[in-house]
Amino acid sequence: MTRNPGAPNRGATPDRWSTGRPAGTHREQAESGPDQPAPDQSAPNWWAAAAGAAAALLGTAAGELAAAFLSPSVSPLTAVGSAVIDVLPPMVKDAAIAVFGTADKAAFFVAMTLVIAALGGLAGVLEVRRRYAGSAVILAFAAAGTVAVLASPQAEQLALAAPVVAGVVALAMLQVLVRRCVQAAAAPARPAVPAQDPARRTFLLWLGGTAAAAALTAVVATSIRSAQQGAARLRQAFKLPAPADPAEPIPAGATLPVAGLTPLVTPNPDFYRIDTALAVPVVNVDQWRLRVTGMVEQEVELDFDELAGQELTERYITLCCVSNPVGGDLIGNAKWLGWPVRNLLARARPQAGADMVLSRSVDGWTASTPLEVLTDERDALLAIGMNGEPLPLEHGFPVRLVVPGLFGYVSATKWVTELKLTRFEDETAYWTTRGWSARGPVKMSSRIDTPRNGARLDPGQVDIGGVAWSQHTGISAVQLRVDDGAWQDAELGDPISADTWRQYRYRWTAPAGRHRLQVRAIDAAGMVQTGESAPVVPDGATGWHTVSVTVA
Ligand SMILES: Nc1nc2c(c(=O)[nH]1)N[C@H]1C(S)=C(S)[C@@H](COP(=O)(O)O)O[C@H]1N2
Ligand SMILES: [Mo]
Repeated sequence: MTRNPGAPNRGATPDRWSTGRPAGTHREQAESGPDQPAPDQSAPNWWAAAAGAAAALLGTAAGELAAAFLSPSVSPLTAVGSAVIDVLPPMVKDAAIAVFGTADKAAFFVAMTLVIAALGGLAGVLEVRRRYAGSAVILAFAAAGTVAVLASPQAEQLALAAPVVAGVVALAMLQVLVRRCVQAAAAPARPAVPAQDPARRTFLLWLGGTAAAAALTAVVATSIRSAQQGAARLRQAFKLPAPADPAEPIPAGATLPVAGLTPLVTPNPDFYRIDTALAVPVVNVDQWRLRVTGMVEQEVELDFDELAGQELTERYITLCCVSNPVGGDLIGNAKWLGWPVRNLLARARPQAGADMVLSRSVDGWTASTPLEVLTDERDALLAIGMNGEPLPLEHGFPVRLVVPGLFGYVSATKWVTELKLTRFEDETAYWTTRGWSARGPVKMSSRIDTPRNGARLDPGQVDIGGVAWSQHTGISAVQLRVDDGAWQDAELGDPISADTWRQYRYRWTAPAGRHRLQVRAIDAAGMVQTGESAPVVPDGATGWHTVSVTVA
């Protein structure tokens, strides 16, 4: 065993770590052999273990807190917990349930906390003896957490940040605490009053501070997460009603067999998420109300049962973010189930002069939607279902708006609680006061999904594939060109509807060399997608998606 490089050898003895126990206790704890240099034994194992445990617990708590903000459906602890439960033999599971009864979940978390503290303790002891040996234990545990999160069916990309936060915090604290621990151990002669030894006092302060921070973080994370889990349970208990007006089945020819092409329907965990909410708002379905206010003849208030009890419409609708750059992936296509907004507005009877619906979410965020878009023939929905499930918490549970043909920031209010009839000249929405346009119709666009930019390809036949969209107008053609050559028509997948994106494929015989591929769409009204580049601010990017490849 090598010496910790951070440990100054100042002839410390284990004795000065005396905690009032017989000196023999310490000798038993010192596992290094008698031939080891003194500093290895100088930081008694109990203190090193306490340091490691505190670091691991603070890391775990920080990971849970990060998850509470970033990924309410999956946290590192719950992911590891479910992974462990999955591999437990049923007998053990049954036994645990029999022993702990309904408290089995709480008991399981207590057990996990103890295991983490023990592993952290081990890491602390190892780290004192050999720098980075303990870090390796923490790293392995963080890696296991990451794998568990990845394996969890509900994990979105953001969920991966939580185990990373946990690992980084635990590693950093381990380094800090172990260094103080070793310094405390290596300080010279014992002062008359041990607590006045500055190095020792510093270590104890850091240790206590870390433990307190861990406890505080755990309390905050647990309270946020338990609220989220309460909402998650209500969500799970809710059975989506059958649609009165179901979506047409997707035509078989809508999906093109091209490797690397975006799926036609985006699975919920892969659906992009954009909102200003730091922590995903938690809405109690039982208390949820939607109020229609402002310039109406009749204010209307609706609860969730009433909404879910309406004749519901089911539609595929492609939702796109105004911040989606050309070629970007802030766009997704889902099957939404909801009540057409126009039916609710008809009950409220908007007054003459109203031209905007300011929708507001439970966290105060607002969107300004032109009234005529919510009352015309299109299927603007108060959605409660997404791809056959209740809305995921991060996508607006229990109710959100989805409006074909408009960017999300002017239409797709999640956790919606109010629709206020008003006028564009009287009120502004959240993003309008921050430099974005008050109106945001989607702009026709198209994207090359495969090959990827920078790809190296074999000469010969290459399938170029991607998606094109012009919601509520529809796509009539997609064209490709290579190296500024002539535009060539691509083969189109059958449309689901004018409100969804459409896949395309272009079979390219690739000659050797470096090539630039470009795509453009033509909508059902005959308009050709502009090649003029515009930034996303103030009302959405334009330009042709361009991909460079090397054929060799
Ligand atoms: N409450 C609330 N709803 C919101 C937002 C928000 O910040 N808060 N962002 C909007 C924006 S900008 C977009 S693009 C869509 C994204 O919806 P998604 O996260 O379900 O993909 O939600 C919209 N609804
Ligand atoms: Mo957006």
